[in-house]
Amino acid sequence: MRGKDEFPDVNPADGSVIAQVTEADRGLVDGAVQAARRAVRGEWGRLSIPARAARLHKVADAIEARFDCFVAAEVADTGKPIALASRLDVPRAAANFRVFADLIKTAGLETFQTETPDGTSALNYAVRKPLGVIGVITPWNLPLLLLTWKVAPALACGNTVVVKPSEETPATATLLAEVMKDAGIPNGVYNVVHGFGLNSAGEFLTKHDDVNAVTFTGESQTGAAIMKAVAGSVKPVSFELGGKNAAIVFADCDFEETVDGIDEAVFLNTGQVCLCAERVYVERPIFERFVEALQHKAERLRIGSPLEKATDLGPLISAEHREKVLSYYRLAREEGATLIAGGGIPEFGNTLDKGFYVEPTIYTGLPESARCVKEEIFGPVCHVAPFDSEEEVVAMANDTKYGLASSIWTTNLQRGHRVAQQMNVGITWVNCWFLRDLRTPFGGVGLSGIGREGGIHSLNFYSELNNICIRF
Ligand code: NAD
Ligand code: 6OD
Repeated sequence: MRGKDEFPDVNPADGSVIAQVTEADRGLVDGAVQAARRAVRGEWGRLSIPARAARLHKVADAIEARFDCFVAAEVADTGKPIALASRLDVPRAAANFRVFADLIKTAGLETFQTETPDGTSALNYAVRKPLGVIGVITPWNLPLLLLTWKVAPALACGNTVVVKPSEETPATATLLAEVMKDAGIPNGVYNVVHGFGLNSAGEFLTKHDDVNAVTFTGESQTGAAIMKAVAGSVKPVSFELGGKNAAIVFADCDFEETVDGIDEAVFLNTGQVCLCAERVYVERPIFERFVEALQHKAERLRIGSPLEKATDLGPLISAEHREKVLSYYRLAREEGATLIAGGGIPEFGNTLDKGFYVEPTIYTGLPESARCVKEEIFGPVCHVAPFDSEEEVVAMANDTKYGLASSIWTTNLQRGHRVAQQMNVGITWVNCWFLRDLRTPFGGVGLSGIGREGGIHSLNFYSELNNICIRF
């Protein structure tokens, strides 16, 4: 339900309203952008790189000092298990600041000595400058992790930011503003506006003339809308979008480790990770044994209260998103799938029945052309299909408009390299999944995104390079 200028923040585990949030109108967004503009011209813009890096380490320290608050806020907003928020989301937020604080101090730029035809020389070197005010728009699945993944390098490069977190998960971005203050980040460097996309804070921000660049994580079709919005003012964009990721399991894999790995790749965060594997291809000699083992894993996942330390699976983010996921469960049946596990809504007999839970679900038997095999569902669900040859599985895995991530499971490393290099994606894992080194390029091809972030790639997106050529 949407009020005039407030909207409710709902706990997906039981449907309760945990806060009312002010929706930023055009004036409030403009105020935030102007504050960011003043700050980039002020003390922040004049800080030396080591001083800026030291402040970012202080932000990481302050996140760690309020670790439990961040975990509680993230769990209440998303319904994700407390164990997951404590192990992944909040530690990664601090790590994002530390990694980019260190990287900006050591990142080099190219230098060339140029010989000219008249026998003189020129020295070319580039300097890094901030872009200015960055609009940061983020989704609800890993709210703090994905927001800080963009804010940390943007600030490291000397920019200021206006962030618009998802309307579903406003809490941790707001808490981060308090932390910024504690860490001595000047006013106006980090600004938060809340609201929706179209005709709301998201659109006001992307269309704002005084925003120099937009970095966005979310659905591919939202990326398309933002591209149109920024076209008039030719703003640079970085897009991390949806995926329909393949996992390829060869018969020579380490069977138990692979079942564990695929279990995580399909069901982590209730399948609400852009990198999750919704298409699993298994070499025919182990297909039936593998499906049975994955079924056992899915049926043993503990679905329940996010506040219980033992819970593996929380709810989906919202009633609307649950309806979307359930519509794919119905579609899979209509398309002729064989149901191996799940397919419905769990019953608890308590307040969790008001939450937005679905069962972890596995299908087999669909043709590759089925919509359930082609479209991103973004829930705890996968389709498992057999394959007979490397060539066949590479073609199946690449037969998608998306191209974010893939994983390959084999004990033959030569094969691992060979197949990995044929994947038409931005990230391929071999015998692992979501194992992250923040210095590596991260992004997707096709509908999965534009550009790469991570390490030097983030620094290059969040800065302008000025090449200086001196004749001597
Ligand atoms: P979404 O695109 O619906 O929303 C993301 C953000 O964009 C929200 O803050 C929303 O308010 C805002 N928004 C929506 N319309 C807008 C508009 N017209 N102008 C400006 N802002 C607008 O995505 P979601 O449902 O929050 O997240 C799930 C999607 O995100 C999935 O498709 C998932 O694959 C993708 N995702 C991708 C990555 C990645 O790294 N590639 C990471 C996480 C999530
Ligand atoms: O680990 C990351 O840096 C990252 N951007 C993860 C994205 C996950 C998508 O849901």
